[in-house]
Amino acid sequence: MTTEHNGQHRQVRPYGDTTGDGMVQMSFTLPVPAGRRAEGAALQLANKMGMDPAMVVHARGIGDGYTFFVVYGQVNHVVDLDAVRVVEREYPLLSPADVNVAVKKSLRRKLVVVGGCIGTDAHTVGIDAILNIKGFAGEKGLEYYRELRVVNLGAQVSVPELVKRARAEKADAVLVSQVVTQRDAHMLNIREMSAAFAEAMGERRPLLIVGGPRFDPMMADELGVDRVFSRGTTPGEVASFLVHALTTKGVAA
Ligand code: B12
Repeated sequence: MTTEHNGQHRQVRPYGDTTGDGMVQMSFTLPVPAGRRAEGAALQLANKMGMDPAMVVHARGIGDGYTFFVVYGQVNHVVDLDAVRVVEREYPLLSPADVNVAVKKSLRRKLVVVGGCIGTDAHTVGIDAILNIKGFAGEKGLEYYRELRVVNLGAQVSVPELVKRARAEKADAVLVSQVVTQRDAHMLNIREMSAAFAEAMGERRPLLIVGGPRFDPMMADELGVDRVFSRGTTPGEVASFLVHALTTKGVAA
C-alpha cells in the first residue's frame, strides 16, 4: 500500500527483490551455543519481531556459548514519511574560506574551539576527524581554518578539567566526543558536562557541541547542549554550524 503526494510516496515499505516486498535484514547475537537450537531461537525472535517468513542466512559461533546471526525476512509494517521527525540541517554548508570571512567579520578575532573525549572514553579518532588538520572524508579539519583556534585535549578528559581549560582558553565552543555507550555512559557523561558548565558559567557558557556514532541529534535539549552530531559528520558541517550559531545566537564576545 502506498499513497502519493507530489509524485512522492508518503507511505513506503522496505525493498528487497521487488518494490514494496517488505524484505529486511537484521543481525544480532544470542547467548546460545551455535547449532540447530540456536538457529531455531533466532527464528523465534525474528517472528516475534514481526518478521514472517524469516530465514537465517548466516549463523556463526562467537566464543563460548554465543552465536551471531544474520536473518533475512519479510515485515508487514508501513513507514509513514509524514510522521518522521529528524533534525534537518537548517544552515548552509560553507567553504573554509567563507567560514573564515564570516568569523572575522562578526568576531574580529579568532573563534576558540576546545575539544576532547570525556570520561573514560579513549576513542579519539572521531574528534580528531573533526579537529585535526588532515580532516575526514576529503574535508580538512577545523585546525585548517585560519580564523579558528583549536585546542584538542585528547582522550579521557575529566569534566572539571574540561571546564577549567574552556575558561582558561576563553572557548567560544566546546566540542565533546563520546563513542562508548555501555550503560548509557555517553548520555550520563554529557549531562554531567552540561550541568558543570551551567553551574560554573551560567548564561556565559560556551556553545556545547557533542558528537559520536550512537547519538540521536534529536537529543540536544534533553542533554543540555546546543547541537548533537552523529555518525558520518564532516568538519565542514561543524564549522558551518559554528558560523550559524555565531550569527544567530551570538557567541560570547
Ligand atoms: C578504533 C577503536 C578502538 C581503539 C581507539 C583508538 C583511538 N585512539 O581512538 C582502541 C583499540 C583503543 C579501542 C578501545 C576500546 N574499545 Co573500541 N573501537 C574502535 C572501533 C573499531 C572504531 C572507532 C573509530 O575510530 N571510528 C571511526 C571514527 C571516524 O568514527 P566515529 O568515532 O563515529 O566519529 C565520527 C562521528 O561519530 C562524529 N563524531 C565523533 N565524535 C565527535 C565529536 C564531535 C564534537 C562532533 C561534532 C562529531 C563527532 O564525527 C566523526 C567523523 O564522522 C569501534 C568499532 C567501529 N567499527 O566503530 C570500536 C568500539 C567503539 N569500541 C568498543 C569498545 C567496547 C572498546 C573497549 C571498551 C574494548 C575493551 N574491552 O577494552 C575499549 C575502550 C577504551 C576506552 N577507554 O575508551 C565498542 C563500543 C561499544 C559501545 N557501544 O559502547 C565498539 C563499538 C566495538 C564493538 N562493536 O564492540 N577501540
